[in-house]
Amino acid sequence: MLELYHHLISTCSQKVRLVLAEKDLEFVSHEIDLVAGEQHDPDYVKLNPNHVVPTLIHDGRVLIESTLINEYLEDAFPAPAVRPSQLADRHAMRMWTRRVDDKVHPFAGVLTYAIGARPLILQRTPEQIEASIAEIPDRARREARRSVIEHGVKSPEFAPAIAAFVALLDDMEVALETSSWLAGDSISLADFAVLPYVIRLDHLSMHPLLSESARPRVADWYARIGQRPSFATAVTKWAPEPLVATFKNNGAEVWADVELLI
Ligand SMILES: N[C@@H](CCC(=O)N[C@@H](CS)C(=O)NCC(=O)O)C(=O)O
Repeated sequence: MLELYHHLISTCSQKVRLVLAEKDLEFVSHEIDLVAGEQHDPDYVKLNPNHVVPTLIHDGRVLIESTLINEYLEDAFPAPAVRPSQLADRHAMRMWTRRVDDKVHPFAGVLTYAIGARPLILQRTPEQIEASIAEIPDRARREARRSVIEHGVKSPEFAPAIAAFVALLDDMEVALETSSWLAGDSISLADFAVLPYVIRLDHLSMHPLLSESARPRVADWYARIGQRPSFATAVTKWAPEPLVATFKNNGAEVWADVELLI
């Protein structure tokens, strides 16, 4: 019995849903509305003391941290395998998943709030905005959120964030020169870890970064992974179309400013 606490378009939630879908695992869904602040609900915080999604419950055991959840799923439900059999490929897979956790995910919120969510948040009163920022438990994340809501892509937080995403795409382009997937010739947790961040760029109208002319191998990888049934089950099915459309419009508005930074 699996239960997933997740959010419709959160990157970390997509990451776990992709692996659940690849393994054809059913789960009871509990949606946590991050925009409404449900991640701070005391009952939810008892499950996930970091005030974040996702949280997976398997037979009563509470599991947090999306990368570790995906490794757990691979151990608990080994078929079909999404971890390479070769040790060197497995190491490469973990280099990607670690990079996502350490160097990409911390910047995803900056990009999302600076580009996609900011115009929505600015419709609230200053008191409402401050109250939602004050609930973020980590001081650095709190300050970054305040800065991007005030200054958007002109925030000093923004340039390093987009640079981390561009470096990721550049390194993917190099890796895909020698293998069809990121960590060898079979799809793995590396691809499912990176995919949500590529989708996020797409949903923020940063798609020139993913174009055939800019990065042909990344463009081909994105097309191939997008055709897998798990993409429809784990990503498209949950994505709220009006919100994605709003993010895309907001991204198109600032693309010229972003392009100057990269
Ligand atoms: N390292 C955690 C990060 C989880 C995380 O940051 N989740 C985001 C959504 S992708 C979240 O819940 N953010 C709460 C917020 O924005 O207040 C994991 O991989 O599970």
